Amino acid sequence: MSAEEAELGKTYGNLIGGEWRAARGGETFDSVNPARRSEVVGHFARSSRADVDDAVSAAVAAQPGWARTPMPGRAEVIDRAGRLLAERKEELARLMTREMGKVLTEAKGDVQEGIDMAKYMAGQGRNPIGEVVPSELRDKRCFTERVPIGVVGCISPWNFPMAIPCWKLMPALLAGNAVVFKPAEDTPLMAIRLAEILTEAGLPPGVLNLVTGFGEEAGAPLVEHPAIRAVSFTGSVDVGQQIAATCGRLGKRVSLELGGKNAIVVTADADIELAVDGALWGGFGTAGQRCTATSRLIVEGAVLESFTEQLVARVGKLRLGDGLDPATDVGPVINQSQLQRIHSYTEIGHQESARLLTGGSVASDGAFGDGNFYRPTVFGDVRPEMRIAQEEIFGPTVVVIPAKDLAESVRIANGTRYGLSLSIYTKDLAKAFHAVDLLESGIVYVNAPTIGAEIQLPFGGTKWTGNGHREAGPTAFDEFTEWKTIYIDYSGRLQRAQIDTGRE
Ligand code: UN1
Repeated sequence: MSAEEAELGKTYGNLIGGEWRAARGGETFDSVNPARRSEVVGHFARSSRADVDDAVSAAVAAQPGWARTPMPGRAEVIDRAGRLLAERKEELARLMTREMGKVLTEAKGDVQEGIDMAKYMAGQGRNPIGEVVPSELRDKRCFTERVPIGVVGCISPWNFPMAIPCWKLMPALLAGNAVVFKPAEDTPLMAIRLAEILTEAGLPPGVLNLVTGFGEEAGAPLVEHPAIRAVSFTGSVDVGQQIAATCGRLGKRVSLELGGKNAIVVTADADIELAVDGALWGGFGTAGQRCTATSRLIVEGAVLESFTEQLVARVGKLRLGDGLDPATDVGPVINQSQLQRIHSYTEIGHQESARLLTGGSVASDGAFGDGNFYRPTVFGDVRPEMRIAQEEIFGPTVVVIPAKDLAESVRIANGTRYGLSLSIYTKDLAKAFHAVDLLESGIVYVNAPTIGAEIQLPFGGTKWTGNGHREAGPTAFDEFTEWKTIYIDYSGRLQRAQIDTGRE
C-alpha cells in the first residue's frame, strides 16, 4: 500500500472552536472515489442542528477578537495558508482526484486557483478599505469604511472543492468575519484539508468552524441560525431558491452562485479548429461539471457541417478513465444519482427528436462498472427551445444548435433562464464587440471557451445564475462587509446639512 493509499478510509470530525470533534449524534457518512466506488476516501461527521449550534456559538465568541486583529495581520494568515497550499499542491490534487474525480491536471488547477486567491487576498490586506468624501459643510470630515458583517455561513459545492471554498473563506476571513463552513457532502476531505491549513497558518480557534454533512440536516440549520448574518452559497437553483427564501424571511444577506447553460457562438468566419478546441475543453473538461461548462454550441449554417464533423471525431477520441491515469481526458461524474440524471437527459434528447451524434450511454464494462462513467455525448439538430438546450445537465453532454446569422445566434445564446458565461468565436473585430455588447451574461469570452475565469476578476452571472453578487476580484468583499459611513464635525457648532450651506 502506498503512503497515499494509507491516508484513505480514516474518520474525521468537525472543527468547532479549534477542536476536531465527532458529530453529537455520533453518526458518520462516507465519501467514496467516483472512479472506484469501492474505495472509501474517508468517514465524516454527519452533523445536525446541535453541531451547527455549537459551531455558530464558537464563531460568535471568536469573531470580535478576530475583527480587532489588524487587517494586515489577518492577511498574514491568508498568506501563510497560500504558501502551505502551494507546498502541498501535488498531494492535495491527487487526493482531490480520488475524492471528486477530475483529472489530475485539472485538480492541480483547482488547488492553484486557491493559491491565487490567497495571494490576491493577502495583498488586499494592505489596500484601502474606504474613501474620504468631501462634505458640503466646513470643518466636517466624511469617510467610509468597510466593516465585517459578523458571523457568516459558507456553503460550497463539490465541483471545485478547493477553489470555491477559497473564494468564499479567504475574503470572508480577511474582512474580519468568523465563518461556519458547510462543504458539499461529496467532497468533505478537501474542506478538512483547507481548514487544517488555515489553522496551521495561525487562524485563532473558533474563527473558522467546519461542519460536514447534508444540506437538509446541516445546511438548513446553518442558514436559519439567528446569529448567521450572511450566507454565501454556490450550488443548484432549487437549493439556492430555498436559501434565498429563508434569508429573505429572516432578513439576512445572501449571495448566490447557481447554474449555467453556457454557450459558444461559432460564426461563419471563425477559426473552426480553434472553436473545436474550445468546445472540447469547455464541454468535456471536468466531465462538463462546471457551472461555466460549455453545454451549447450555436453554429452558423455555413460552417455547421465542418464544425460538427470535426467535433464529433475529436469527442470520439476522448479517453474516459480514472483521473489519476495521465492518459485520461475525461474522468467520472461525481455520484450515481448525477450519472442517472445525465443519462435521463439523453433520453429526453431522444424524445425531443434531437440526433445523438456520439456517446449517450453509461460506461459499465470492466473497471468502469465500479465507477460513475458517462460517455462524452453530442446531440445535433437541436432546437433552442428543447429541454436539452435549456436545462443544466452538469455532465459531459453538449448540444449543437444551428443558427443563420449573428443576430439569431445572440438571440439563442441569451434565450435561457441563466446568464453565467457566453462566448463567441470570430475573426471579425466588429462581430466580437457586438457580441460583447449584446450577450446577457456575467462573463463573456472571445475566441476562448466559457470556462477559465481568473480570480482577480469578478465571477458570477445574471438572471437565474445569481442575485447580483460577484465572487473574487475587487468585488470579493462586497459579499462579506458592511459599509459604515462616518461624519466628523469639528466646527464646534450645530451645522445643518442641506440648510446651512449658504444656498437659497
Ligand atoms: C464553477 O464552475 O463553479 O472559470 C467555477 C472556471 C473556473 C471556475 C469555475 N475557474 O471555469
